[in-house]
Amino acid sequence: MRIDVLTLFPALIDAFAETSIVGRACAAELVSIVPTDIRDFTYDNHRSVDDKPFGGGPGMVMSCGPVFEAFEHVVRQGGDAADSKLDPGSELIMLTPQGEKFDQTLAKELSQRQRLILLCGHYEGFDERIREGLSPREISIGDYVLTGGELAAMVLMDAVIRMLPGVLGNELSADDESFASGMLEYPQYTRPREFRGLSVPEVLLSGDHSKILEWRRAQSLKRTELRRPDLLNG
Ligand code: 4FD
Repeated sequence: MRIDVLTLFPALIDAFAETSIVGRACAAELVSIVPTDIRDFTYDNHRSVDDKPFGGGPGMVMSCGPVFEAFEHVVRQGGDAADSKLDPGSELIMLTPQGEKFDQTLAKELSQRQRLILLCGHYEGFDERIREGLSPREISIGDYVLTGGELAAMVLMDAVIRMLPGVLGNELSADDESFASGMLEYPQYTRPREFRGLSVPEVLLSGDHSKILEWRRAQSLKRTELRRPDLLNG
């Protein structure tokens, strides 16, 4: 999978792409993360990427020119059709608080794509003609506002990349966790058996695997009922 990130802060994306499990996935060429600096597509002395809103009001709006040009550049560079129409396996995604809510099901869906192009905004938002002209899918990672779309893009990438075949050591572990099963994860323990007077549930030390499975299912259910009853309606 190739993920292009159109951003004003490519260094943030580079650090993400080099670190931890995502870093290993990049090194193994299971995914390629390619940041593109939107500011490289400005032609004025100040390299402006934003301007005052028509009609007045507070804050600044991200301008069309640099965003369209950065998009057209990565489309050509990534081997999609030369007319800037994306191939069927490619998708342009804009991260905004107004988008469809991101969840595990959407992460799984996006992990099937050949290519994602993520557009990160700043300031008060985008000139509406970016939506009209580029028809991005608009995604939100949750109901809160960030200073920029980069953290949202990194959340999305992290959730997508860990679903790719070969990224997690154990091929089962990506699907075994919370949300994949529709329930929250059961409590986990590791050594030592006793820590400052706190012990590990006996059943986990018993070696009785069907009993352990049963205990974990019951714990998952109990925790889900208590903390996220909304997940059980369906
Ligand atoms: N909840 C999210 C995404 C981006 C963001 C921005 C319009 C603000 C939150 C376009 C307004 C981009 C989210 C940048 N904040 N801030 O996914």
